[in-house]
Amino acid sequence: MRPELAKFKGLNIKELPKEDWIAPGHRACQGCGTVLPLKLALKVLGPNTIAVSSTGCMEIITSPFPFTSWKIPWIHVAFENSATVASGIDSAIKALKRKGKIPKREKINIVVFAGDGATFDIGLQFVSGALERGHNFIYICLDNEAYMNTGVQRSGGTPFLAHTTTSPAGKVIHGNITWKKNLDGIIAAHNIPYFATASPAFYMDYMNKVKKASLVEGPAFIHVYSPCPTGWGSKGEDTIKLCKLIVETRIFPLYEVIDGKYYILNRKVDKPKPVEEYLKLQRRFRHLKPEEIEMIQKRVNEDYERIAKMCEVFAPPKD
Ligand SMILES: Cc1ncc(C[n+]2csc(CCOP(=O)(O)OP(=O)(O)O)c2C)c(N)n1
Ligand code: SF4
Repeated sequence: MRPELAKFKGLNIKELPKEDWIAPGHRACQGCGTVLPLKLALKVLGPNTIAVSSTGCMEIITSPFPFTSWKIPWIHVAFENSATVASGIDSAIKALKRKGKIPKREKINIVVFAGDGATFDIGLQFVSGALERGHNFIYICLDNEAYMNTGVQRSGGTPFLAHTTTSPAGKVIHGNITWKKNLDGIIAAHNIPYFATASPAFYMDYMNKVKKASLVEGPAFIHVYSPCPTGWGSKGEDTIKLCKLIVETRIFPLYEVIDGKYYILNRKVDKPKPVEEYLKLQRRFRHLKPEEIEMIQKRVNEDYERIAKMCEVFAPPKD
């Protein structure tokens, strides 16, 4: 196990700063579950952080000219290349440290915030390149399961049968015809120091993961579930409920992968709630027939069992 992770005992909620580095008054929709993980991550990382955002809701709602909600250095770059820009920042910091212009021991976090469209689809090869080169940065994928700010088009992160504007549920098709891409498997296969999935309802689990991501030397990736009431047709007040249900139904297991070889299941779900409980809170699934819900349930069971097995077989050694 990595010593920096083995030594980490967890954050103390009382020691977390009261201050936020994303200002209130941003323009996210009511109940937006995408801005929440962004805000929580910055609470952990603090002001000595440089953020990189690709085009997506979180860029649109935080930076309508001439305003900004960012209280830290922030760079917005084209849709596909946030990981590349983060790599450049990492190289620049290393060069400045070599030249003595920044103290060698100064800890500067570099964090990317990018949507599922940017990550699962358009930016994937650039993410892969940056991970493979071993740059020291944190990549947080805010997964709201579609291309939201351009009008809810399907992405590689969209769940099976969800209604979107490019996979409309009607007579011809019953929503999105493909299963959600296994991005987690793709990222973990890069054998990076730290990979994790997270849900904002389990906020200490998520914040500890952000902290761990900042502790490791080299790339870290967090895939965080991010409900979008506007795109999903869910109620704003149900956002946290959805963040809990996604885990309690086993749809989105919470786990970590260290160096591509050790798997840790953070929350064992012994008595799962039926997926229907989760689906029925969202208009994007209202057209589903019982046999389709059954199909989704079967797939969720299989996927969860596969991850749980990996966590059993590839558990980290006990110290
Ligand atoms: C190369 C490229 N293709 C398409 C677009 C148009 N575009 C801008 S934002 C966006 C959707 C972003 O989706 P996602 O990354 O999931 O972020 P979200 O808006 O859901 O937060 C698209 C398609 C673009 N700017 N650049
Ligand atoms: S469209 Fe969705 S992701 Fe975008 S700001 Fe609104 S709720 Fe958040």
